[in-house]
Amino acid sequence: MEKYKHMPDEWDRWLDASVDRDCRPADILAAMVAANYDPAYAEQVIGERIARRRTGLPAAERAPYRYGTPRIRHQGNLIRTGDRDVRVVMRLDQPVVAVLDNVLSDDECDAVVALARDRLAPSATLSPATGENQVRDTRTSRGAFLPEGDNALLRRLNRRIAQITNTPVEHGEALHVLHYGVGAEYKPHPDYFDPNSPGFAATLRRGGQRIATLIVYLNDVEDAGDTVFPKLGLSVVPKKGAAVYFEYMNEEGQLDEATLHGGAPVGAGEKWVLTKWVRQDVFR
Ligand code: PD2
Ligand code: ZN
Repeated sequence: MEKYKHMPDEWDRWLDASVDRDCRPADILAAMVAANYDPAYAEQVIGERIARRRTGLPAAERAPYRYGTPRIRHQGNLIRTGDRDVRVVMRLDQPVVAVLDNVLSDDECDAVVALARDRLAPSATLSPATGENQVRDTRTSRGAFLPEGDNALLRRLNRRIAQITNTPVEHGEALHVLHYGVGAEYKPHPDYFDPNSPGFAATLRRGGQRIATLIVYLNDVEDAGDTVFPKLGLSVVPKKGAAVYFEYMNEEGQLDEATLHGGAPVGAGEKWVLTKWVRQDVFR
C-alpha cells in the first residue's frame, strides 16, 4: 500500500496532543510509521510541529530577515585568494547568492574526484525529529567527507575557500563530495539547522549554526542537475571549476528562508560537487 503523505484532521489533533504532552519524537515517529505514514513525511511534520510549539510564531509572523553587508567581498570582478584569482560572475544581495568561476582548476577538480571516488556511501539526512542519520528518497546522491589530514591539496582548498567565504578556516566543516548519477537529486532544503527541532541540538553544539555554503562543481554535466533556488526562480548550471555561494544567517542570528535550494535530477551523464558548509564558530 502507498505510504501516506497527508494527515487527516484526527491525526493532526493527535500529533498536536502528543507534542503538547512532550512525547518522545522517536515514539511519535514509530506510531506514525506503524500507521503507514511515509517516514520522511512523518519526520518532517513532527519536526515542524515541535519547532512551531517552541517558537510560538508561524513563519509568516516572524520578523523579516534583515540583510547586512554580505560576508563575501570582491574587487572588480575578482576575489584574490592567496593562490588563485576567483572570478565573480553573478551576485544577488537579498538573499546573498554569488556565482563564482575559476574556484578550482580542472586538475584540482579531477584530483578531488579521484580522492573521493572509493569513499562514497549513500547520502544521508539528519532527522529533525530524532537526530538520526537516515537515507531517504529526498537525497539520492552518494557522498563522502574528506578530512584534511595531511593532504596538501585539501589543505590548500580549505584555505582558499576560507578566503573566498571570508571566514576562519576552523569554522568550516570537512569538505564534502557528492556524486549524482542519472536521476539522482537533492530535494529543496535549507542548509541551516532549525534551532527548534530536537534532532538538530547535537550538531548545533559542534560549532553553532551553519551560516554559509559554497558548492563547487567538479565536472560539466551532460544534461540538467542544476542547483535550484525555488523561492528565487534561480537555477545555477554546473560548470567545472565554478561554484555557487550563499549565506543565510545574519548577526542577529536570523535565518534566511529565501536560500531554500536543491540539486535538480541529473538528466544525462553524472554530476560531482564539492561542498563546504561554514559554521558560526570553530567546528569540532
Ligand atoms: O549538488 C547540489 O547542487 C546541491 C544542492 C543542494 C548541494 C547541496 N544542496 C548541498 O551540498 O548542501
Ligand atoms: Zn544544500
